[in-house]
Amino acid sequence: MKFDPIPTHLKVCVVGAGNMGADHIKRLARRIVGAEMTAAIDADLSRAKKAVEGIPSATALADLGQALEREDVDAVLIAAPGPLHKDMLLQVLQRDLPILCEKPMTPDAASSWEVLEAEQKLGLKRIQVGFMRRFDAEYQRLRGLITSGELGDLLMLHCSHRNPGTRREFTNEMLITDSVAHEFDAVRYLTGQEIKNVQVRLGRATRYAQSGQHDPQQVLFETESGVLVDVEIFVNAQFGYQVTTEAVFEKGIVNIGEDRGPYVHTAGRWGGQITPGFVERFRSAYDAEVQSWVDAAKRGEVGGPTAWDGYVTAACCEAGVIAQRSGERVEVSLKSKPGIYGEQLLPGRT
Ligand code: ISE
Repeated sequence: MKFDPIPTHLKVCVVGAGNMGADHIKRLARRIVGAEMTAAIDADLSRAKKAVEGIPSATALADLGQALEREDVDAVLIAAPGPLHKDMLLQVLQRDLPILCEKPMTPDAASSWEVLEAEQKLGLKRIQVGFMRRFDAEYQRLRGLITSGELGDLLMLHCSHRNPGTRREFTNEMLITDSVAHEFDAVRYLTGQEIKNVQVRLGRATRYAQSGQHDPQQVLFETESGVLVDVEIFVNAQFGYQVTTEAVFEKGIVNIGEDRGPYVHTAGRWGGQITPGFVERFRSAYDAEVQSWVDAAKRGEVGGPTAWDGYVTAACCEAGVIAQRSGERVEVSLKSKPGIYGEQLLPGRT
C-alpha cells in the first residue's frame, strides 16, 4: 500500500478543474491545514494549468491514471462531472487511496451499489461523499435541536432551494439529481431517518427556464417516522442563491439559511447582499468538509458522509425522477446496509 497512515501533509490530487474543482484546488492550497495540492487533472489540460497557477507544489495533468502512478499522490478529490465518477472511484479504490467525491457519488443506485461492493472488498471505508451541508454550522445546530428533543418532536420541514440560473445542459431530471439531492441527504442527516417515498408536483412555470425544464417544482417526501418534507426547487430564480429550511416542532419553529451578512444603512437605503452562488454561500461548510476529510484520511478513516449515504441519495433521486415523470408517489427502495457502514445515523423516534 502506497498510503502512509499518518503523513504530515496529505498530498492531494484533484480531478476536475471546473467551477467546484478549481474552488477546491484553491482551498487545499490556501486554507486547509496538513494538506498539499500536488496534482490537478482535467481532460482539458489548459483548464487544469489555469487552476494551478500560483501553486508551485501542483502539476497539471490530463489523465487520472498518470496521477495515480506518481509518488506525490496520497489521496484523491473527485470534482469531475457525475457520470464519470463510477470509473474514477473504482480506479482509485484499486489503489486503496482515500477519496472525497463530490455529489452525486454516481448518477444511479445500481452504479453506486457497484462502488459500495468494491469498497467493501477493501474491508474499510475509503470514500467520503461531498454533502457539504452536513458541515454548515446552522444545519448542525438544527440537528442538535432535533436530537435533544428540547422543542418536542420534529413534525415537518419546509425547504426552499433557489439558484439564480442554470447552464443549457441542466436537464429537467437534474432539478432532482443535482439539486434536490442535497435535501435528500440533509433530511437524512437532520432526522437520522431514511426517506420512504417521494412525490413531485408541477405547477405554473417560469419563462426563464432552459428548454426542457419545468421550473420551479414542489418535491414532497416522508421519512420513516412520518416527518413530512416539502421542497421548493427553483433553479432559475434570477435574484441570487438561497437555501432555507423551516423546521416545525411540537413546541416551536426554527428557521435556518437566512444568510444575512452585514446589514448596511447608507445613502438613504438599508439592506445587504444576497450570496450569488453555492460556492460563496457554503464556503465555510466546504472548508470544514475538506478539513475533516484530510484529518480523517491521515488516521485511515472517513470524516463525513460515506458511500452508503451516496448510494441512498442515488436511490432517493431515482424515485424522485420517476415521481417527476408520473406525478405519482413513489416508494424509495433500498438494499440492506452492509456492516462496514455502521448503525443508523441517529435513533429516530418511532
Ligand atoms: C449544484 O451542483 C450544487 O451542488 C448546489 O449546491 C446546488 O444548489 C445546485 O442546485 C446544484 O446544481
